[in-house]
Order: sequence, then C-alpha cells, then structure tokens
Amino acid sequence: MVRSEEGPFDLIGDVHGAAEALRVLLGRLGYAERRGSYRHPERRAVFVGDLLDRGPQIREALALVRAMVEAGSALAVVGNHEWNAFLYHQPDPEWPGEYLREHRERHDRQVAATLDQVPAGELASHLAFLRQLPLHLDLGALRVVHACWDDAAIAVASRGLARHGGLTDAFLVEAAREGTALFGAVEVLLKGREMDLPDGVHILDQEGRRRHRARTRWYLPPDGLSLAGYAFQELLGPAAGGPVPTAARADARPYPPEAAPVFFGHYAQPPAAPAPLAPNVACLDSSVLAPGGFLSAYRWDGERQLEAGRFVRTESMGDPT
Ligand SMILES: [Mn+2]
Repeated sequence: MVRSEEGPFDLIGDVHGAAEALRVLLGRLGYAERRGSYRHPERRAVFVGDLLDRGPQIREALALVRAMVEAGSALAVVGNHEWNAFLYHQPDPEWPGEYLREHRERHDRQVAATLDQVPAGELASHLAFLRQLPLHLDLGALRVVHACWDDAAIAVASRGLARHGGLTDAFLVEAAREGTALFGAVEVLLKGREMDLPDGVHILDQEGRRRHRARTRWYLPPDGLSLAGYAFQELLGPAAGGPVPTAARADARPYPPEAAPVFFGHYAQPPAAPAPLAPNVACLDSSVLAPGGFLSAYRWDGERQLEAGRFVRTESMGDPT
C-alpha cells in the first residue's frame, strides 16, 4: 500500500517506561507484534517523546519503540527527558570530569530509574539511536513536538542541526550553554514557554516547594485570560485570578487557529476524559504513572479539526493494586 506523509497516524503520549501500558494501547490501536516489532497494516505510530525515566519498564519501552522506528512502523521526536539524558551522559569538553548536564543530586534522581534498569552498554546504544530522532516533525497536515510548537525556535534549531550535522557532540555543547540561541530554541521546543508570576501567586513544584514561574498555555492568546487560565499548572494564592503579566503577554505567540493540527506531550494533564485543548491542538501526556493516570493516543485520519472521540486510552495503570 502507499503511505503518504499525511498518514494515517496514531499519536502516542509520554510513555516514561510504562511498557506494559504501551503494549495495551498498541493492541487497542490495532498494532500486533510481527517479525520483532509492533506493526499495523495501514497505520504508523508517532511518539511525542519522553520514553524513558520514572517508570517500571524503561528497558522494554526503549527496545519496543526503537524496534518500531527501525521497522518503519513508527516515528518519534525527542522529549526533554531524552534531551536531558544526552547532556547527562556527554562529557563537557571545557571542564574535564564534568558533564554537559551536571551530575548533581536532583539530576541524578531524575535519571536513577533509567540507570538502574538499563545496562550501560544498552543505554549508550539507545541514546545513539535517540540522537537520530528529530526535535520536531512537520508532516504537512500534521505537526508533532514534545512541548511547544514555535516557528522561530524551529528555525533556530533547524539551522543548528544543519550547521552541526544533526544532534552531534558539537550541537549538544552549544545547546547546553545557557544564553546561546540554540539553548533557548531547544528549551522552548522541549520544555515549552514559562512566565514569571507576580507576588501573591505561586505553584508547588514536585518537591512541594513554592515557585514563582509557571508553564504557559502557549497556544492561547493571553488577552482576556486570567493568570490561572493562561497557566498550564495549578496556581495558588490570592492573585491567581489576576491578569497575565505584561512581559508574558509580550512573549506570547499563540498557535494560529488555521494552522495544521499540532500534537505534543510534556504537560501532565489531570486525569479526565481526553479532549483537544483547541480545535487544532492536543496534548497526549495523561500522566501514565500517576494514580488515576493512563496512556493516551489519538487516531488521526487527516482531519483538520480534532475530535474528542478519536482519543484512545488505557485503563489507569498507576493505581496501586
Ligand atoms: Mn516532558
């Protein structure tokens, strides 16, 4: 059969080592294991990144997705956890003995599950494979990025990839340096946009500490929205209903309603029935490892207006049994 760049595609959210959930999801989507990888007779999967870290079956998840990509039955983009892994394992040429991502306690904790579960040689092989994946996918009628679609960031990243010949060591060195254009571009694509919060409003981070920065709903125009409405995270404090700060409004580049549908992960959504965030915007990170969370996919057949009925999900896998 002829397979065009227009699909059909099944977009799959952040796996984070939940290989068992992934097998269930692929089964529901009609994929079956044949000749060493999951395949579908007519469709291809697209992974939005964050395959590793945190979960119980990271080794299996990496092998499964890699086999699909190598067999041509899936595409995938780099997530911030893959990116962090590249930098964590890459020696810093300017500081002998150091790495591009410093081996300090918080960073060690983020990669601990992956290092525990995946033998070093195997992980090195998987990281070399993952470094061949793109930072974004523009399939014409469909767009995929881990966190935030931003034309300016894509232009900078694409020039960097062309200049360095891909995600080479030299690319990583340049993009790891805060202050370079490449650093900023990779941050936006893989971690999204953030805003500074004014006094009287904060978020609680994963360690329960108050933070005065929050992720923005970058696809929305901020005019007329409250801070709480523009933030991707739950805002606390008396000023959460206040207006979006001027700096964040100036920084905004809302996703055009006439642009091709865009899919991303990254923003762990509270457990709820999956639905598009806007007619041409969908997030597929449904917190597979959290209590009540699940793994999500979207069955895309070329439509420009996304439909709630096309989401496919696992049961909640994160609940203690
Ligand atoms: Mn992420």
